[in-house]
Amino acid sequence: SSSCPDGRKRRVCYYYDPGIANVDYGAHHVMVPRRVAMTHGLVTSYKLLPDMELLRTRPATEDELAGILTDDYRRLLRDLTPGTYRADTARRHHIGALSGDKRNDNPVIDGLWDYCARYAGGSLAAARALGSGKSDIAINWSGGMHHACSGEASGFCYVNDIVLAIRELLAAFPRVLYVDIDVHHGDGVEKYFAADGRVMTASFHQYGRGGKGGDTFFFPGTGSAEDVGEGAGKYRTLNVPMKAGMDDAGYRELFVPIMREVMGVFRPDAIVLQCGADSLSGDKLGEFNLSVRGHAECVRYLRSFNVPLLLLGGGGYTINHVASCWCYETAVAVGKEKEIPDDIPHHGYEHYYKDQGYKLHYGVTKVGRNAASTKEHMDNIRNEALKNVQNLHE
Ligand code: V1P
Ligand code: CA
Ligand code: ZN
Repeated sequence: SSSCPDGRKRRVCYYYDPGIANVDYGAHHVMVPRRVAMTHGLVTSYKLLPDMELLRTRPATEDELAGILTDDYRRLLRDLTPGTYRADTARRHHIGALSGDKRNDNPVIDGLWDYCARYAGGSLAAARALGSGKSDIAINWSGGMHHACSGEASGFCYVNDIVLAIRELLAAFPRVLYVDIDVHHGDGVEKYFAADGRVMTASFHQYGRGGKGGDTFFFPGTGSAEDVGEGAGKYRTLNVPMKAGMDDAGYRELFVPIMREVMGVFRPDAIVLQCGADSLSGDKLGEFNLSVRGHAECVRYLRSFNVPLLLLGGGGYTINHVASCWCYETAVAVGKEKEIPDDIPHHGYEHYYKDQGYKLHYGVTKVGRNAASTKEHMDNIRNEALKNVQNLHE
């Protein structure tokens, strides 16, 4: 049974497309789609599938994707292969040369269009399951590509499945809240709905680098607290910029009071939560210090409001940590996080978890936040965010 601490069972739909596991960004790239297959391996071996409806998805159609892409960019994505690549056209849409190039964010992937159609198809189907009232929580770990814009790729994201899903949700729900706990700013989603009063976006992210590079650029460089939206969407864009080193306690001190206020003031009819796992401790790109439980606390907290909830993936570059996290969050969705044992069951991918002692919960090594996150600094970020939300009352 999937009884829950708050006494209500949730109908959970889980979307998984095995066609994504073999997508290859190139040998030097940090984005590894196999992490979704690893997550699925854990979810299966922990026996969480019987508590959900497992749904295979169909790829999004060209017509469906046309709603969020410019004609130029859609044709490029559809027709682009390593063989047809032309530098002038591709670069206009921020797609770099071939996947072998080092540090090329958006390479020409083999089967690029099919990959985009599949991860977007999952998010679209998940949104439809919520919109029709068929499920309370819908999950697509291969989605969450928050940087993509209508005319160009950005930060490993080619099409914005989140925008597609939110547009679908708006057909069924008057107000949709988007929350982004990826370590990077959710710029693509924010930009798309900046002037739309029906959608509120809230991103928690690292702003500036840690260590000696405190004032230097951390991708994508946007998302300051002053960035609040415009027109009908004014104060419906919320940004919570944090310093490197943020830990569980500090994150919760910001996330809980800020989201409590957002829920009370905006009163969403549906929530989309982008669960980028690069905010975990030990990530290859992010410099936060969250444990799997600390990350999942965000899922647990938003789930407790009993509003239709869409859970999406996103970033996450230490792939064993990512799979642990998304498996644990799947358990949170079905209300079984207290029941799953820490020892990882045999399932064929267990060799990936050697460094974490074959345990689901790995040790967070650094304790305590970066010295820069003083109490005063934390109070400032929280108060600035709360002030922005309270402007919605007026
Ligand atoms: O910083 C950049 C480039 C430098 N240009 C001016 C932009 N790119 C970052 C992109 C990070 C994307 C994160 C995506 C997500 O939010 C959602 C899926 O997680 C970047 C970095 C970095 N350290 O910030 N790209 C790479 N590292 C990279 C590393 C190896 C191979 C290819 C790219
Ligand atoms: Ca974020
Ligand atoms: Zn990220």
